[in-house]
Amino acid sequence: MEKIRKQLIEELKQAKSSQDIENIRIKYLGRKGVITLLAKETDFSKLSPEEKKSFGSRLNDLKNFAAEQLALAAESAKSSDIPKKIRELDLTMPGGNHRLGALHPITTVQLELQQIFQGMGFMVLQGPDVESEFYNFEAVNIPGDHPARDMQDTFWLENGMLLKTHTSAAQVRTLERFGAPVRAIFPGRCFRYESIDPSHENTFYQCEGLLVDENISVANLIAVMKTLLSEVFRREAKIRLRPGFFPFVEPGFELDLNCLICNGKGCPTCGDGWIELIPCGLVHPRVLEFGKIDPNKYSGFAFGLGLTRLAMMKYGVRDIRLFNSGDVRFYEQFAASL
Ligand code: FA5
Repeated sequence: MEKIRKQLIEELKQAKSSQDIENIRIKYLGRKGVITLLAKETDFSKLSPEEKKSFGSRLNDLKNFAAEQLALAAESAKSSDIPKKIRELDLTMPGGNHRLGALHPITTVQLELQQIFQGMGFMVLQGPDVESEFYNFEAVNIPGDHPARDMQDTFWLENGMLLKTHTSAAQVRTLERFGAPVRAIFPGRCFRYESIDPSHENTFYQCEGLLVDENISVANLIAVMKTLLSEVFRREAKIRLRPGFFPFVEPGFELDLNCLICNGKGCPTCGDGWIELIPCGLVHPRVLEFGKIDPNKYSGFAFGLGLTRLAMMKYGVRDIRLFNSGDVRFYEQFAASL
C-alpha cells in the first residue's frame, strides 16, 4: 500500500491536464483500479481478525488519501487547462499607456474660429469642393475674360467643373439660400495650381465670412476683424490695413499680420515681415445682385481669412508644407492642444 501511495503521488506530479488526472483516477480508483482491485482480490479468509481490521483500516486510509489527492490535483489542473496567455493576465495591473490622438492643427484653429463667430451670431456653413465656374468666378464678379482669373490658377476638371480656388465661391450660394440679412462663415479647402514654397500650398484652407444687412460699413468690418484677432491670439497682434483689389468687394483691403515667427524682421516664411492674412472689403453690389439681394437696401462685408496661414502664425510653424506632409512627428506635437 505504501508503494501504491508513493506511485500515485509521483504520477500526480507528472500530470499536466485534467485528462491526465482523470486517467490516474481511473487507474487507481476505477472499477478495475489498483486500489479497488486490492480490496477485491485480497483473500480476507486467510487473515486473522486482527490482520483483517488493520488491513481494512489501512486500505480505507489509502482510498481516502487517493480520492483527496485526486480532487486537489483536478482543481489545480482546471487552471492549467486555461491558455497560458489568459492565465498570466493580471486584471489588477494598471492599464497600459495608450497614446492620445490629436486634432490636426488646422482643425483646432477652425473650431476656435467657429466658436468665436458663433458667439457673434454667425452660422457655420460649408460649400462644395467641386464647384461650378459660375459660383467660383462669375457670381463673384470675375467674368471669363477678367485678368483676376489669372490670380488664382485653377485645377479644371474634365467635365468643366473646377476645384474651388477660394471659399468666396460659397458667397452667392449663401445669399441665394438665406437671403438678407445674413451672417455666416464657411471654412473650407481651396485648391490652386501653383508652385509651393514655405507659405504657399496647392491645397490650403480659408475661412470665408459674409455679413449682409442694412447700413453695414467698413467700421463694422474692422470691429469684427479686431474681435477675431484679439480672440485668436489673446494678445495685441500688430496688423496693417492697405488697399487691396478683388472684383467682388468695393472698397477692398488687405489685412496683413506682422509675422509672429520673426516678429516682423523678415524671414523665409513671410518675406518682408508681413503676412497676408485676411483680404476683405464691402460686398460688391454686383455680387448682391447675383444673390438676388437689393443693393439699394442692403450692404455687407466679406473676408477670406487664410486659415492655414493663421495656424502657422498661431503655432509658429515656419513651413506651410508640414500641414499636408502626413508626418506624424509633426502632428504629435499638437496632442496637448486637445
Ligand atoms: C482670395 O482668395 C479672396 N477670395 C479673399 C477675399 C474674400 C477677399 C472676401 C475679399 C473678400 P487671396 O487669393 O488673396 O484672396 O487668398 C486669401 C488668403 O488665402 C491669403 O491672404 C492667404 O492667407 C491665403 N492663401 C492664398 N493662397 C494661398 C496658398 N497658395 N497657400 C496658402 N494660403 C494661401
